[in-house]
Amino acid sequence: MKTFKQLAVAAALAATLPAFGAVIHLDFEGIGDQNPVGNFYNGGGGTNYGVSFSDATLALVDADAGGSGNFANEPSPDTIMFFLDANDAILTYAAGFDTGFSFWYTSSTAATVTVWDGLGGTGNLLGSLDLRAQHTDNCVGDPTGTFCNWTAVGVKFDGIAKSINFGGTANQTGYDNITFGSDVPVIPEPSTYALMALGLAGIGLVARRRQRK
Ligand SMILES: [Ca+2]
Ligand SMILES: [Ca+2]
Ligand SMILES: [Ca+2]
Repeated sequence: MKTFKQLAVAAALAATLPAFGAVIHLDFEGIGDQNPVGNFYNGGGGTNYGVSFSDATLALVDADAGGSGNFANEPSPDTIMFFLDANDAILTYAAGFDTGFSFWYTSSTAATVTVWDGLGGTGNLLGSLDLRAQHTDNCVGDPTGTFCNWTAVGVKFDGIAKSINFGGTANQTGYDNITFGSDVPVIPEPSTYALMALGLAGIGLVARRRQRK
């Protein structure tokens, strides 16, 4: 028999998990520079959406904000999501979502993002989005960062999706403002784009690699 405390905890957990069909938005703020996204949105510090990420998925803070990120004009300052190892970044949401999803990206390589009806990028393919190399197109400012151009993309699909494989290339493709349950991208507040010359000559998203133990 459940105690009142257990019932209260169960009720509180049920109340904090979003209802099916709810639109969920991830901006990666607060995770920290080159820290794993992991279970941040699964009871690990951020809003508990029941969303988890594969081990290779890291947060990255803009170097202009004290981190090691070589990017600018991100849609929600100052943190984005990317991956450094060869493995792709995979989002899993066991409760499932429908309708569509959207996100912003910057990339130096072409890539494909895929939506699946199984966990961890398995099962049937429900939808896909092709990304193009656009990271330096017509942009400067922030005040520094080579990956300075961001593009919003979205896709509708039929069925219930449980995972997204973000594809892309390690240290060459970054993501932010991921929304699922809707194919309409979240448009950021207009920001001040300081028109200064690019100060960094980095070739990857990480301006300074942290010494890994
Ligand atoms: Ca920057
Ligand atoms: Ca920035
Ligand atoms: Ca962000």
